[in-house]
Amino acid sequence: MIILFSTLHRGHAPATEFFRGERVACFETPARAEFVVEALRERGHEIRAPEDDSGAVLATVHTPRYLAFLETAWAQWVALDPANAERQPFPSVWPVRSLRNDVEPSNFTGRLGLYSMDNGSPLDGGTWAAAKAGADAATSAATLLTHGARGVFCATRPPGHHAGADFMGGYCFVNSAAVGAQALLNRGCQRVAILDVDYHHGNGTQSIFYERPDVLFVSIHGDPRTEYPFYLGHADETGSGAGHGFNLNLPLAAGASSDLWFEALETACARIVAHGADALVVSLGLDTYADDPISTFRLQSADFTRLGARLRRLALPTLFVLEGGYAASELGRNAANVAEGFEQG
Ligand code: OKP
Ligand code: ZN
Repeated sequence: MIILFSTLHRGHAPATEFFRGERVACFETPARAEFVVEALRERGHEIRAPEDDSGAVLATVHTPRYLAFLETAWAQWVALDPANAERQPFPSVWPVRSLRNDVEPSNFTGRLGLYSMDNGSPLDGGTWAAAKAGADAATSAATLLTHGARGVFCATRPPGHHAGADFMGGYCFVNSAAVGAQALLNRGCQRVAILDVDYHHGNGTQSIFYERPDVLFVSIHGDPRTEYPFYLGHADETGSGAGHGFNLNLPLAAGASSDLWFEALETACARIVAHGADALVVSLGLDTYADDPISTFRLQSADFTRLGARLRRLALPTLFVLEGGYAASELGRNAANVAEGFEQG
């Protein structure tokens, strides 16, 4: 399988995030992508740099004011105080119900809150370049798939599926899966399906396509009653307007077994077949792994091979985008198992 990888991800290396009220080392580290790309290289996959510029498609997935903020956020932060170069900005106020989001504050922290869903998405000097490279990879993958590739794997980070049209969240800044889906449509696909198998519901991706019938969003994830992102991902969210019926959430209780997970995968695959999709985007979170430090599902490494093989049977050009997965040293094996299952499946 062709693997798309950019070293620009290394510039996104924030040091800390908040966990139970304390600052802890970030779970979402540069080592994650390095483990994944090394394991894929060792198993004989071809590693390439993304070639396409995602700028045009990015501008249709995210809002202009959000992109403008994200591109310059770090420079704005450091302009406030040169010492900020060694500090991480965090939002502290958010425009929740009854507050306005139409007027952009000139205060930096005010704008950061406006464009964030949580305080769990730390910015760094290279965040924009890393996130943009992820979108470039997704766009390049769409090009390769519409030119005959069966599967392309974007070994990119930070992840993207929590990022909505105009906000960051959950370590995510640019929604690469959404960019990949839109790029596939722009290159001639009629109907695309996105299957999100990350442990956490892909609220950003769901919201971007919620009113559209051309992109089906299907997600298997920890029940938001107990799991992040808490405020989206319930089974009764089925799409709205023209998109009614084109959103399928399959929440599972925390601690769900592999058997239950693969049962949900069958439901997901049946819906994707019924959609008549001509291409598939997989938001490939590997945090369903039993030893993941922040998640509770029970998949074993062999289950990732089984996942890849099952997806191959859909017989669709398939764009894999790395999302979460925090058992860093085992991510390589689990990602490579998905790729191997897909190629041999
Ligand atoms: C991202 B992905 C915030 C820490 C909680 C939420 C988990 C984000 C998961 N204080 N972070 O879906 O794997
Ligand atoms: Zn996740």
